[in-house]
Amino acid sequence: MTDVMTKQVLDRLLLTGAAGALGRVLREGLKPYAKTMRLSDIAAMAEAREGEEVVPCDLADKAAVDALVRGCDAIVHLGGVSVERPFEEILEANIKGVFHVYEGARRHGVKRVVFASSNHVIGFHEQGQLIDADCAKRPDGYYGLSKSYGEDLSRFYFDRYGIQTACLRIGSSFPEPKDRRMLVTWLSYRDLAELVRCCLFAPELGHTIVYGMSANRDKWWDNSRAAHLGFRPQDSSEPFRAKAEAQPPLDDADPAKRFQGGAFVKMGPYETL
Ligand code: NAI
Ligand code: 15L
Repeated sequence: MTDVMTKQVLDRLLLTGAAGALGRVLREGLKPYAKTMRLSDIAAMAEAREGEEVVPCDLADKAAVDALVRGCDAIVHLGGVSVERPFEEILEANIKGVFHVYEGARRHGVKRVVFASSNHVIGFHEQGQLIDADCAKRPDGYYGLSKSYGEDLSRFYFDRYGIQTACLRIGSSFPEPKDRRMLVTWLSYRDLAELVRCCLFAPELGHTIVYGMSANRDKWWDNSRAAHLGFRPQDSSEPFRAKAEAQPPLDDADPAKRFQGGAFVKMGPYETL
């Protein structure tokens, strides 16, 4: 398979989670960087346009994911359950799903993956604490645990098979920050697309963990260990501060105010028996 590092346009880029919020953003934002984009999801996607292939697939189906990955030169893996849910749901889409993606990459010689991890891998660090990529993981639920697994799995596939990965510990990527916490964790759509572009084309990606945040005023995350990506965020949550701060503050005793993962730290338990 072609060495993606030497190119600025990929032959075929696989985008999983293409029907989702960020998938729809990257379907547009990454279009200039791939001759063909293979778009996949379990949910309905808009029809293929020129330079696109639409391939429905359940990430929990190993054979289907294997066929999906074949012929691609890089993968942007966004697909899966994107919020806290019962373990059984997370197991299928996220834990088995990410394993199937990496097995496909190994079998078909794909050498570069951008994996949508999450700030919920480190959600039980305290707000206001500055952490970097080497901090202890402190997942805040089954969802965060599944992303932590994806980060470890991708490290293994790099050490064992040389598949390079960027794990994006995305903060909160929405059109605008919705609350006070997101003034710190916000990643604009424009900065998201640029971050992914940097990861796809960095000359040496290795195995990199990078926090996905815009150039916000306050920071809990230090990206100095990902400087080799050359990512320079353009946006800031500052224009949205007055609107976010007009909302009533959380009670000091609320764990959602204490921990970086916000409300995720108090979701569940789920009784599934
Ligand atoms: P989303 O929920 O809108 O999109 C996820 C997509 O994955 C959906 O279209 C869904 O149908 C698909 N999916 C779920 N289970 C699947 C399965 N078994 N097989 C195939 N596809 C399946 O989420 P969003 O916001 O677009 O996030 C994209 C990725 O980024 C997710 O992995 C999420 O965990 C991660 N992320 C997003 C953040 C954000 O602020 N939007 C923050 C941190 C991480
Ligand atoms: C995530 O990982 C979720 O996918 C997203 O929906 C947000 O809730 C975000 O984290 C966040 O922490 O704000």
